[in-house]
Amino acid sequence: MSDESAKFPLVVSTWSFGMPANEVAWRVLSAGGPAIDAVEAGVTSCEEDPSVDSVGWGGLPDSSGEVTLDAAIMDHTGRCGAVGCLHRIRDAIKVARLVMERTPHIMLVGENATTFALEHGMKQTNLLSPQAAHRYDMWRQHRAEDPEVGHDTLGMIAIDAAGRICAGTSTSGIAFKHPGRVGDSPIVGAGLYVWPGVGAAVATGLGEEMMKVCGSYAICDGMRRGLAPREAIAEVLKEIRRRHGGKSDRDVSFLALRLDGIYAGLTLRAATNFTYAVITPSQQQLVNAAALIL
Ligand code: SD4
Repeated sequence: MSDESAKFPLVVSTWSFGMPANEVAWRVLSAGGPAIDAVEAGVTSCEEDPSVDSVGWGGLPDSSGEVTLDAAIMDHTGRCGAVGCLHRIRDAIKVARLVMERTPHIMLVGENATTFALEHGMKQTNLLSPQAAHRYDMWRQHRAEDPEVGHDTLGMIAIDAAGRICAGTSTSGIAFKHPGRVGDSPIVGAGLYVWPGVGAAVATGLGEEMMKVCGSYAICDGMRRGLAPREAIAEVLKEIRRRHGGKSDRDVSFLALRLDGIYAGLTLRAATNFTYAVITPSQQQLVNAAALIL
């Protein structure tokens, strides 16, 4: 899919579950709300949907059977907040925003992040849905040695009517991951980045790959240097491929949006079947992203 122009407001999100999440974000934007509120609302709606097995309530657990969440948010000024390996709180993106707004820090992790969330009035709850518990039992029975690789982070970028951009990510991470593992999604520069005055990028796929190349930062830097979003993503995907001896054998996908409304989604390999959702004043669609190599 090539770059496209669009009018504001505008929301792009990863995967098909980005469609309903975009609609929720859109309601905030069309009422004149700021991009940060739109991203928080859109991502929260996905976190609260138990049918999504890679975000929030209903996400697949780690190898010990516990669901832990990673999330981050970054606004048009470069302010950011994140939470890693969050336990027993569904709305990870809200906790990330609280970290941004109520602390001098950027990231809180683990039980201390849960304590912080509870102190700020959030509710403690079970994150393991019956469906996810069943999938975990099946995984254990089959004695899987390797973590099943998921590739379904919700990454959302919104531009509001005033031209302010915001990016957010939320995921339960790789299914059946090692307990304590934190992926790229809450890592500013890897899972998401906003370059003030330029644009934003978000990632989905095997987080270890995004972290090694600071993928979202690198894409924003490419756009800052004048590359189109698609070219900027391609540059990073080519570097990941180069580091793997020219092989495109893993799930790595990015979505980027420039402040002028030009956006692109691109994936390393076609087998990932990466899709992204777009909503503008004139269109609402799910786009099949192109692959770097077909
Ligand atoms: C991670 N990028 O934790 C995420 C994975 C993902 O399953 O996209 N979701 O590495």
